[in-house]
Amino acid sequence: MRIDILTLFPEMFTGPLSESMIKRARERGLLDLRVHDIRDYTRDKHRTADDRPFGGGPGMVLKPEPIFECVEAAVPKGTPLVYMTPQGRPLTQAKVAELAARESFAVLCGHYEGVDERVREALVTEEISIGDYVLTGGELPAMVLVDAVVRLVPGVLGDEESARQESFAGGVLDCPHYTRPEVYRGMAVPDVLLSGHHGEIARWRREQAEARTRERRPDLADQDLTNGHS
Ligand code: 4HQ
Repeated sequence: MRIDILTLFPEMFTGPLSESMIKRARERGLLDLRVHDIRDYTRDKHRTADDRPFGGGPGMVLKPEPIFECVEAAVPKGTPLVYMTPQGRPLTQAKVAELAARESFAVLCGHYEGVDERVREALVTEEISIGDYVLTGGELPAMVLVDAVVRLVPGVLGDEESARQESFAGGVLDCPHYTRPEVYRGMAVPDVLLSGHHGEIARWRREQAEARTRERRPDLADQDLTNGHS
């Protein structure tokens, strides 16, 4: 899978996407992640990437020219371009799975008040929000999106099964997990998990997951997104 990132802050991507699973996916050639500095596509001597909004008001707007030139020079023709914004459709695991099934896509990270509207009209194919809160830029949302997508690319997760069993895979929150020791500071692991009765363990986990979902996320519990499993 190829993912192109367009940003004014390329250094932000060196940390989180160069560790752990994403790092291994890149090393193994499962992920071709390319980060492009929008400022490299400016043409004036001050490398100006933003400007004041027409009509006045606070903040700055990303200029269209460097973004158009970056897309045209660095991203293969026809590649979908995702723009991260609180005005976008809320990100869901279904959308993550849809993106993971693609051969490639690009992500545009805005800053300040956002991008010139002509970029959205002419270049952006979908707008995605990672939640109803305001960040300083689209870089963290882009990293969240890439992380969620890449772990669904076949071969990236060590244990393919773990992805399927986790929270949201079936529209239900995850069950509690325990490891050794059996008792820690007086807190014991539930007996059923030590019983060796696989049927009872599976039932306990399902009940725990459903109870948690009802309690913490009644909105999810009412939806029932179960893809046939559970
Ligand atoms: N921003 N989900 C403002 C976000 C955001 C979000 C990105 C801040 C775009 C211009 N993006 N810039 N929430 O808060 O995606």
